[in-house]
Formats: sequence, C-alpha cells, structure tokens
Amino acid sequence: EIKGFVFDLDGVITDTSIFHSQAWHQVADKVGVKWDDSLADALKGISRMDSLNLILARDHKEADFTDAEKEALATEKNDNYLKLVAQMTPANILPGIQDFLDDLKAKGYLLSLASASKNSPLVLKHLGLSDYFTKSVDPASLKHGKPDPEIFRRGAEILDLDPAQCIGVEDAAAGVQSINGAGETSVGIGNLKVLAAADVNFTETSQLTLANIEKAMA
Ligand code: B16
Ligand code: MG
Repeated sequence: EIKGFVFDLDGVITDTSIFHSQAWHQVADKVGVKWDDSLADALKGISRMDSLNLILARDHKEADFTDAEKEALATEKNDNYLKLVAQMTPANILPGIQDFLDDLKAKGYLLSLASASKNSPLVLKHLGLSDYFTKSVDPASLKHGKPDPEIFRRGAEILDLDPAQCIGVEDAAAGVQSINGAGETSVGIGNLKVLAAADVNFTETSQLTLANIEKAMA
C-alpha cells in the first residue's frame, strides 16, 4: 500500500531548469564551450560539479582547469542562478502541482523531497511550499548522485517507510533510474521516450492526480 511520495524538485514542482541552463550557458561561453539544447538536457538532475565536468568534457577541456578554478566556475554559476531564483514566486509552481500536493496532504500521505539541488530550501521558500516538505534529503550528505538509488532510498527512509510504500516522481531519466533502483514505484513526467523506464508516465504535470496514478497502476 502506498503511504508516501518522494518528489524531485526541478522539472516536477517548478521549472528551474531554464534558470540552471541560463546560468550554465554564461559559464560555457566564458570557458569557450559551445552551448546547445542537448547539453542543457544532459544536465538535468546532475549535481553542480558533475554538471561542470560534463560541460568541460564536451570540448575535452576537463584537464584545462585546476580544482580551485573549477570551484570558482561552479560558484560563478551558482551566483548567476541565485539571481534568477530571487525572482521566483508561487506563480512558478508548475500546473496542477499545488492541487496535487494539497490533495496528498489532505489524504494523509507523507511527503519528502529528493532533489540534487543544494538550493532547494531556498526555491521551496520562494514557491511558498516549505511547509509541505519538512522532510528533505540533504544532497550534500550523499555518496552518489542520481542515477544512483541512494537519494530516493533516503527519501523513503526519512519518512520511516519502505521503498515499496513510496511513489517517486521525476522528470529526468537519471532520476527515474534512481527511483527504480531504490525499489519505489516511478512516475515520470515529460518525454515518453526519455522516461520509458518509468512505471507510470505523464507528459504534463497537470495530469498528476491520485486518480490518474491509480488508474495507471491498476
Ligand atoms: P544546485 P533536481 C537538480 O535538481 C537540477 O536538475 C540540476 O540541473 C542541478 O545541477 C542540480 O539540481 C544541482 O543544483 O546547483 O542548485 O545544487 O532535478 O534533482 O531537483
Ligand atoms: Mg528534475
């Protein structure tokens, strides 16, 4: 029996990926790596430093920077990102999500957050959703990022639930892989081809309702 939901943040609750992309794009320009949409997509769900390494690897530039220089570039990206996050409001909550969260809360489901973002508490605050997610996995405490199952396994653990009692919600392929590996039921939001590994698929957040999930799982 399902008792809890473990949520990804970016791409599920709100679309910060456009802000992450903008912030990384500036860094890519600075280091001379050509930016394109496939690069932007590849960064979804990936941690800050892994993202930087992926960008540099695009042009075989990994070895051109010292660790200290990489730290500085990652900090620069985050400063760019924080300027964009500062403008976020509850209007940035994706369609249907507020109703879905209210319904889950009213029906007594437990909620936790499994976001790779160190900025997720700040983003939740801007969205007015801090009270919904009093339980969050601290990404800084993880040994492995998505697609490793660790983050979603911990998302169930902090709710005192077995993974089998949880549904994980994700928009990234790496995230769906993490949910499946943790032994939770996976709900993928977005491109059906990219998220083919998910147990249940929806193309839009507005389709995310308990009734639709129950129908898809039946
Ligand atoms: P930060 P999620 C992920 O969040 C983003 O999808 C990814 O693009 C970002 O690099 C990562 O968080 C780290 O974010 O730099 O804020 O710590 O999708 O796992 O909620
Ligand atoms: Mg995401």
